[in-house]
Amino acid sequence: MSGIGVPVLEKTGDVIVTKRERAMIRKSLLGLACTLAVTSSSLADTVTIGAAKDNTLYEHFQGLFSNGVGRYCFAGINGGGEIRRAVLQFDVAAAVPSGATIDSVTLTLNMSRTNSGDQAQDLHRLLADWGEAGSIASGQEGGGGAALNGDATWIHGFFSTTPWATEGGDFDPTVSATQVVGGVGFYSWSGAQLAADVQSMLDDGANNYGWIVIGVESGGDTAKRYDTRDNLTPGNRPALEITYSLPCVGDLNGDMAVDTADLGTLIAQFGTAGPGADLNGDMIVDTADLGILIAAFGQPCP
Ligand SMILES: [Ca+2]
Ligand SMILES: [Ca+2]
Ligand SMILES: [Ca+2]
Repeated sequence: MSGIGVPVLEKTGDVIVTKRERAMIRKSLLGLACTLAVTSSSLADTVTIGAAKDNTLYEHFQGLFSNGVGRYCFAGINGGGEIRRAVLQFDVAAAVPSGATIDSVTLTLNMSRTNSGDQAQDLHRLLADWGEAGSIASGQEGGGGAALNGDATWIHGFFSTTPWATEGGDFDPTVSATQVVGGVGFYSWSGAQLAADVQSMLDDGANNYGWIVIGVESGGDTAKRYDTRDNLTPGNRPALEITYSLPCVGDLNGDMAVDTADLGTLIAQFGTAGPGADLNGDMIVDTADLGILIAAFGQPCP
């Protein structure tokens, strides 16, 4: 079949446009972008992610107890005078685009059992890696289960071959966030240091070992029990809410400015899956992405 007299079509994803139409779109969009008053160059978003792993360090001189796949984790001192510390980690880099600025974070845990009243419970960043293997405690889980290879224990990051440098876990002495925990219910930790932690977890994912939860470790019977990521009620599992911004969204060619060059790239990818110009991540370059780019148009990157 001859192509004479038939408009030249380009199939781009599910959208078919003629070259002439594309040129018209380009012309009109360029004019629109150049006349728009620009008010903002940032895009904020919020994601909530579950824990990638969690466990409990049960105080024991040989480190024989753990609870890798248990329903609960613990922090504080139990009725027998033994310390428990919860450890949990979130894969921040898998959920937040690299280069993002972390604006605020909130860690929420469901406290499901306690014998004590109001107790401060502190988060600290862990400084060494640790494991969650198949150990599981029985009953209310306060006693821990037999540690299996790869489990975190009081003595080990990974039972039975890799000890912590310090018994009870290697953590930053700086308190990342604190919360007074009383009766059963949901509790949240947030603040500037916690946000800084998450920024670091994003920027340096290889050193993201999560947090340790440390209760009052003087006196007795201060422990709090929290639901883990293996809890049977999904809504009670640990959740980390992260609000972030992308300060230079729309800079498709990496020259630290959002301008006509970037607009041209977006238009060239219009109707396709991108990926470069798919600014909102919905697998199609369309007017939504154009709106994002136009909102950032003309702004230098910080
Ligand atoms: Ca776990
Ligand atoms: Ca650019
Ligand atoms: Ca899109």
